[in-house]
Amino acid sequence: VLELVEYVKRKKKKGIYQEYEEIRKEPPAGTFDYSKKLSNQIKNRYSDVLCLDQSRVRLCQLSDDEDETSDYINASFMDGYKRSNAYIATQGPLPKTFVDFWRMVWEQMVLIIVMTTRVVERGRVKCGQYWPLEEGRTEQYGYFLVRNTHIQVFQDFKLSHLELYNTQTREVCHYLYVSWPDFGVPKSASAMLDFREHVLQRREAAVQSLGSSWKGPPGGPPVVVHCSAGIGRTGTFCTLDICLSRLEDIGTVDICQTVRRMRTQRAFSIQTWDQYHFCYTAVIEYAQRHGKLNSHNCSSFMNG
Ligand code: PTR
Ligand code: PTR
Repeated sequence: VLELVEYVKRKKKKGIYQEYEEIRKEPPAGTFDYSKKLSNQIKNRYSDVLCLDQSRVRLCQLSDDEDETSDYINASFMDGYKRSNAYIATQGPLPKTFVDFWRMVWEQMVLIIVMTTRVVERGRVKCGQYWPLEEGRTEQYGYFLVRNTHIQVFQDFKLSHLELYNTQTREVCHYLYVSWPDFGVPKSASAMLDFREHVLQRREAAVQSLGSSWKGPPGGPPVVVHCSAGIGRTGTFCTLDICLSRLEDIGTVDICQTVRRMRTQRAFSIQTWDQYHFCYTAVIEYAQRHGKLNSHNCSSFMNG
């Protein structure tokens, strides 16, 4: 099987590069008018990473606020495998947008936050400290109180159990993936795969706990996924999650179409060819691990 995998990797490498170049050449699938409004520009972490109007998450208009731009946050709904709005892909919150971020979490009934960047990397701030870092600590963000009740530390990630207080109390799981290197992609996919398994199980449990109080689509509220800009590592994580769900379901994957489709909802998803290639190697690793790749289907399981 190892030889087989080497073969798939070698054969695919050039093709994968070309595939990604094609994807990158395509113009964005819509307009960015809301992101570009003067009063919203300060809410974007990067002036060149805007969100498409068609899929943006709108904050509920506040009754005491007549400002028509107050519904803006740099965040996009993204579909998952056979699930619409499975994710919200967003940028790392800025101090100016901490309250907006928690408003979004509250309004969309988000129970899981996946953060794939560290707050500071290579001496540069990549994301604001928008949640209480230490166990037992409570912070206030506008009219929200957030308490970090306890932290579980794993080898590659930390899970903080947060309580979000507003008109009720809600539990929100905050995953911080710490070993995604600041440059490029993880060396081995296995840590990432373990991480995803963990998040999936939590999501199942969280959705169960909602019971009949959840009126939205089956599968529960969206999972918030963010890095610094909300396109590179976020896109990579979600692409993997979608492809592996499909692999589980029908035994094939289509990375290229998955990324194309994702880019119509969150423009510029997957930033580098390394990240794109990583999706392939991670899928192969997963398929091997779960006995889904063998000499019979090796040539057909990619792209359908
Ligand atoms: N365009 C960036 C620059 O001007 O340096 C390059 C870059 C791209 C930097 C991605 C960082 C990037 O991601 P990360 O936040 O993962 O380091
Ligand atoms: N202008 C920024 C840059 O290129 O440095 C935009 C940017 C930053 C793009 C980070 C992607 C980045 O990576 P990620 O989406 O993984 O945080």
